Amino acid sequence: MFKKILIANRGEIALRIIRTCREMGISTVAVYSTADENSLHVRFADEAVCIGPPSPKDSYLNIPAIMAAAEITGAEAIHPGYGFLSENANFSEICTDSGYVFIGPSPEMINQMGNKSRAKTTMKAAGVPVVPGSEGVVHSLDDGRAIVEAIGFPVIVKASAGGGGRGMRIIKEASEFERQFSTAKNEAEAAFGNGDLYIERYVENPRHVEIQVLGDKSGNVIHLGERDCSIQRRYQKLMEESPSPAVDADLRRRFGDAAIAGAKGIGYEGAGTIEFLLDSRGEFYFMEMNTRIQVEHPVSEQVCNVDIVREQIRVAAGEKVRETSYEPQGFAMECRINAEDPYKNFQPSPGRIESWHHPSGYGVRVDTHAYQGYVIPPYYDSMIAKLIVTGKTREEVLDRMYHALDEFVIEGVKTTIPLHKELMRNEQVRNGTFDTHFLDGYLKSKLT
Ligand code: MV4
Repeated sequence: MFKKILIANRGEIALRIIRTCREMGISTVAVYSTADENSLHVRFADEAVCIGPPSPKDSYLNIPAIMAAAEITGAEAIHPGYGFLSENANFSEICTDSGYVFIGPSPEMINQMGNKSRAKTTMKAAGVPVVPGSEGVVHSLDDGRAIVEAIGFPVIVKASAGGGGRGMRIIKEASEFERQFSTAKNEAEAAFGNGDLYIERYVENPRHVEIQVLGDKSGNVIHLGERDCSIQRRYQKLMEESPSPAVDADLRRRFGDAAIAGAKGIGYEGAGTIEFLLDSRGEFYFMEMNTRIQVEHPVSEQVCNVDIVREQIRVAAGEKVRETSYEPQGFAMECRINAEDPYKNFQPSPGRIESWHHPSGYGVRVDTHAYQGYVIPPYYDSMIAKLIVTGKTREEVLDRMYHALDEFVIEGVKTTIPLHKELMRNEQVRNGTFDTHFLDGYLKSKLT
């Protein structure tokens, strides 16, 4: 096992990784920007190295500075967390070529899944259901027209280099096709330097259901069930839960089989997430694969009783996944607490946390790097805490979450807590019948 791991990240995920390292007897190296001098990840790590000024490109994305930190501290492995360099093929390659174990995917895997059209073709070949559409990239307007004639409207045009909702266009009728396709191509070219597009039938009112997988170097893959992430705004998730209220045991088995077939098909190692669209008829389709630890991983940890970060470190060190099938034990939900004003279009609200009290008690977990007196820097993601609640039934979780949110005191900055409290009392949230459009509709209906 590794003796020392460098964590190339900040905030709650850096702390999350440090905690597991401690339990495993692994020493830790934090890296930080000058804006994060007082951040808890710096204080809780065994060593900390300043890697640059606040701007991410000069610090948390600064590969030479991070490699220098790894070298001077004698780290053996590098954990990238989520965001920043976690899905940067160049960083993965540099780490490996410099003799460090990268606790994340190979550059080939990142490239394979980062190209969304290629990822879809690969998953389809592995037997994973995909949305009917073009076979790979659509090279011309004429090819595109032929495809949409065959599959019928509405269709969705997606950028191969996009993902997470960037570079998409929904086209409702033939008369719009030419203009929308061309605009999408220009946008993709401008945003990603790659104008490749692919086309799919548009699935109306889907849920976002994703499967957590873990693979090892021997080709074993297990899954840790699903997470429902349908409650999101502009492709940013606000809350997630496991199990999904839309998934029964039979559908869970089919989801799991598909995810394992996909991950085995690509020889996936480490922790990954296969995202699916689930339509109103109960059919599901591959959407994207994320080759990193995700923000919402704790809900799977809570219902499967698995420390996913520990499993990442174990398999990166060459150990095997534990080949057991995990049945969800109870229910878990996560609310993302962001320093944003949910009543002012989610405007960021950085600054000093004047007072802070976070909830605790039976069934309550808080993953955070914030504390009373902490100054939230304006340069990074606005998420300041994740409140994760577990319970025997979904209703118990919703009630416990409401009370935990009520107990959460944050003064000095605006947060998403009041919106989460509303959602815990919302009828559609309570009966579990929401889809990916729910939150937009809910927020719109309040604007009067
Ligand atoms: C879709 C879709 C409907 N039909 N593809 C959005 C993010 C990106 N990962 C893919 N996305 C979608 N792809 C087809 N064929 C609807 C979405 C979508 C969505 C998906 C997941 C969560 C929230 C969403 C919000 C709007 C659209």
